[in-house]
Amino acid sequence: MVIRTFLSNAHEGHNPPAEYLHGQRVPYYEAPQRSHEIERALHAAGLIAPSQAPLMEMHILKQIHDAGMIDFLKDLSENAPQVIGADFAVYDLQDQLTGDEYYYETIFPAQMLRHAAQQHAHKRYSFDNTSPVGRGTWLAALTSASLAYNAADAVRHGARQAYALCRPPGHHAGFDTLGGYCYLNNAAVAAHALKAQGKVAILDVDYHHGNGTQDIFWEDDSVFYLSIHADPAVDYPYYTGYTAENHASNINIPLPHGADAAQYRAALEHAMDAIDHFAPAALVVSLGLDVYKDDPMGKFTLDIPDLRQIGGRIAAAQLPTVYVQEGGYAIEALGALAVAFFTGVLENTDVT
Ligand code: SP5
Ligand code: ZN
Repeated sequence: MVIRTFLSNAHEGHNPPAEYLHGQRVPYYEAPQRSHEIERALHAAGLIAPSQAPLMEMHILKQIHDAGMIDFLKDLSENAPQVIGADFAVYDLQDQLTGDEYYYETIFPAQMLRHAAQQHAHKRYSFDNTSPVGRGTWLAALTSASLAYNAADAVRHGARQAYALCRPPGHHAGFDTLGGYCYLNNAAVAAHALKAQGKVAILDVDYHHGNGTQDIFWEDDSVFYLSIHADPAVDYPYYTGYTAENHASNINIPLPHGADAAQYRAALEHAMDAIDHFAPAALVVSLGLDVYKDDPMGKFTLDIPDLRQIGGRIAAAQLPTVYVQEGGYAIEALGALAVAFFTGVLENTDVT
């Protein structure tokens, strides 16, 4: 058995040089090699059946995200060389332009004065500075969302499951907010498409709380959001993901730093019970692989075989399921983690 996988290389055009982590300029963790590694490993393991995806229609995207945010992102991306060129001119640095710069949400006063319009818009729509915008960002983000849309479409038309190998990730992107390496909320796009089938559950197993997904479906009782993640009191995104936010169709299950496979399994069992009780027509899984013990972003202690068990437990629910790739930054282990996860999924997929 194989997993039907929607993928594209449009993400390669989105490759920011750096991020600013705890005061240090470091290489951008959310890099193209992440997708390459997952694809390579699934291929080598014989688990992948690749599918292409046409771009989704803008009017559908605008049912999930604020039209102003979408237009802002598209415009800034398409005009990135000019906008950034104007900034460089402020400092007489035009000769250093390569045409492949990224625009970061920033507090630099010169930019604020000279380009008040763009600066204001970026602040309006960004909740942190880790979602920089370059000339390839819009196509990469739209393609990523379209992979999720097409995977959901396959499931809507009877496929038991499908995997959208999304990059950039999406679960931190809210109705009108960018951040956390995310631009468009791919899982929300998939869930929205699946609503045609009935109620939908979204299970978010990324290490971080999916503040964006929670935001988008906050008042939508037909979409049940459940997330297992690092306690926001001590980890990103800090402002959301607490149990105090729980209500009938929203469940946060924060775990402490150092959480192990047994603690994770207990949390997952609780989540799967709640999903069972909700009785959705379909399931979306926000698949972060940053729960791994050596992930540079994460502080859980799960190992590669634990991912196989998690995949197996989720698939045992026997729901039509769309898997959407989110985080996971231990480049050298990402392939093995994805193979383990989908091995567990396929072991628990009824073929009858
Ligand atoms: C999709 C996704 O996984 N986004 C995660 C964004 C995390 N951004 C920065 C978090 C900073 C927390 N400190 C990490 C310590 C690394 N040594
Ligand atoms: Zn994450």
